[in-house]
Amino acid sequence: MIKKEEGVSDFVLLNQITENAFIENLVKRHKSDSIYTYIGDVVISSNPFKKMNIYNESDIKSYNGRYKYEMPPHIYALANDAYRSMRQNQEKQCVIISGESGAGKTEASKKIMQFLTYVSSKANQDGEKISKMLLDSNPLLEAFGNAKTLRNDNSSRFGKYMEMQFNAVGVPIGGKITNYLLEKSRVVGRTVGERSFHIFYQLLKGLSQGKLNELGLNNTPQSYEYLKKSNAFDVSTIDDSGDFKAVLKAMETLGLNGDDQNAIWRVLAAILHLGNITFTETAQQQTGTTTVRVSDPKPLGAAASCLKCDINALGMALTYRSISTGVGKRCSVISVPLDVTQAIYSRDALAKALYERLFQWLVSKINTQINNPEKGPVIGILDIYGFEVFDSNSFEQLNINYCNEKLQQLFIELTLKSEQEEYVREGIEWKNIDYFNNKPICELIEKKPMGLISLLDESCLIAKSTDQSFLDGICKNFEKNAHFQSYASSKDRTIGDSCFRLKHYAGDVTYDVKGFLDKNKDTLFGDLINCMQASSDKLVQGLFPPTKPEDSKKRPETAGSQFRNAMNALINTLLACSPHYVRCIKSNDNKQAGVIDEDRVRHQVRYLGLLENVRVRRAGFANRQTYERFSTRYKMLAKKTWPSFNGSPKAAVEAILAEHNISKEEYRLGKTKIFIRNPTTLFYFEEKREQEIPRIVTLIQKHWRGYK
Ligand code: AOV
Ligand code: MG
Repeated sequence: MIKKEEGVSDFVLLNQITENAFIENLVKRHKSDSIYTYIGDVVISSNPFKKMNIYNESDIKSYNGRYKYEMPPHIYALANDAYRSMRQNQEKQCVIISGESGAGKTEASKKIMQFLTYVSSKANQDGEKISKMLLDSNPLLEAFGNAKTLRNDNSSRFGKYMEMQFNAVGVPIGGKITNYLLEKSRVVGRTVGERSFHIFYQLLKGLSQGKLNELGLNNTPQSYEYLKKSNAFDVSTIDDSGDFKAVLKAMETLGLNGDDQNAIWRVLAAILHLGNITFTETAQQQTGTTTVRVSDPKPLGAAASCLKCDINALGMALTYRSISTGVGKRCSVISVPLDVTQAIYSRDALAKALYERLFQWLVSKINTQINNPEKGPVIGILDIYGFEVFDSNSFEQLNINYCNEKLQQLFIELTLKSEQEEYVREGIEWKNIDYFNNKPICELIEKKPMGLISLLDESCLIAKSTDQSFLDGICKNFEKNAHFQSYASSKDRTIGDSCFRLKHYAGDVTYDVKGFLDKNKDTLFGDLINCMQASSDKLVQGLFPPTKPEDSKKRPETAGSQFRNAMNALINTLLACSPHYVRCIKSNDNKQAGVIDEDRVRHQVRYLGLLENVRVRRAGFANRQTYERFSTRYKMLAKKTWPSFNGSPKAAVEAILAEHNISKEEYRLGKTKIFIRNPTTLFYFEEKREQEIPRIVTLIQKHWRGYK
């Protein structure tokens, strides 16, 4: 149900472009339940933290096929535009959803998918089948990839780019999911008050007693160290058993049958059992050394049974490490005992590797079901983890925040920088508008060879390096960088000895380097890999494929480098599409309905560069097209250009504009393109064209009949 709106529906229409006027409009609209507002083509969405009655079938129908200006702002209008552009121009589209943690990105991405699948697949059985699979991938991946954090009860702990593929008439024929760095450290620990991935709690609540017994589990999460640690179990906004049912249904839709499901539960159960394994150190009197053994064989046995591997082999792999000595024929392998810290490290590394690989396997399984080799236009939807700041921030937050920096940079490049550059290039009169450019901070993190990620990689190569020596190195290297601070460089007492601070576009974040080297190296000892490869379980075996001979000598890519490369590949993918933006705003930090915290909103409006966006938009032009494209599309609307015209495309455009008395204020003519100030002018031509087409079709038909 769409109701009357408060405030202006596009910030460009504000009387005054000031921060206060912007906030006032946003607050007014939020309070009256108008959660969407435009800045031109960009959708600004403020999180209502309550169920809204605006996503019904009837709402989808009323936005389907309509122009933006005909209806109140809505995420459906953006989805409709993406779909229309894709069909009209047969061009790739992408929807880039950004905003901080808990701002509403994942919800927005689901609404867009809901709209697209509805309008594209009705009355087409194959289309409906694919749509169902695309939609069902959401509850499945959310169960395995989302978790309750202090910021969001359903926080995405992985990044996702979902491409929906269509045929030439706009029916869905397939899709592809690309996932980015899962925060796997969550499996073994997290801040108090947060949870591990939803699926663990769902499994314990949702599986039958008989199945739990088979897996050696009971239904209390408190029994498992990996879950118990953070002391958060039931969440009022989450229905674990209901969600588990949705997961089972989704698995069926996506071709994960009973055997697959059982294999998945075994891996999850094994992880919980691994977490309960503890180690005891014993002194060896004869040698004067100490060795470590598994304290209690019960959880070890349960883990080995779920992983279908030998209990002794698993016990050995967790407490010893094989090291090769010598070369060639003299090469021999010796077993070196681990100490308790190392044993705990290897146990946790195995649990994390199992989970991460299981997640990747799930994504691949879904992709096998939905992939279609046929070429066709796509609409990609990007839903990543939002910018986040906690009391303690680690390697994961650095990656997440770096990813957000990259997307902000892309937004700036495409909407502010290149827009202004294009005006200059085309010779359009233009007064430059300043904006905050976050390129320096992106470079600080990713530049080769002296950016943060490269320096971390370098530290990982040097045997003697520690987290602290890495910190000393970066403090020295970035001493003069305005975006970097450490206690040493600024004598700021709020920065601890093991920390550095980055001045991100969205705020300052202090990172603690403890664990950075280990997380970046991401080592899993060979003994554990061998043990998993020897499993008689097909899934477990498949999660640890044998190393290809050509890769055996290569140094594995670090987690940081992998992520940097994935981010750059993502940016290139997005650059190849026509972009649509959703900028999500978190209305308050307490997840409260009907509350909008002005200070928090002001902060977001500032760092998202929304006011600059309005200024560029208002002073600028809503649409630009090459003369060829415009004249080809609208030539039938002017007597001078229809049915034929001998002049240049630019002259044709001028003739069309003149015949329709378009005011000079409404457009500018550049070197190669026409720039149109208001979307309504373009809509005017589109409508005229739609009215004209049937007449022309009739004329052509008559013409052909005349030949018969
Ligand atoms: P996020 O994706 O941006 O955070 P979500 O999309 O998960 O944020 O939204 C957080 C919560 O806000 C949801 O679970 C809903 O309760 C509520 N919410 C968001 N959008 C709407 C909406 N349109 N209508 C009603 N409630 C909404 V993160 O994944 O943490 O960055 O990493
Ligand atoms: Mg999310």
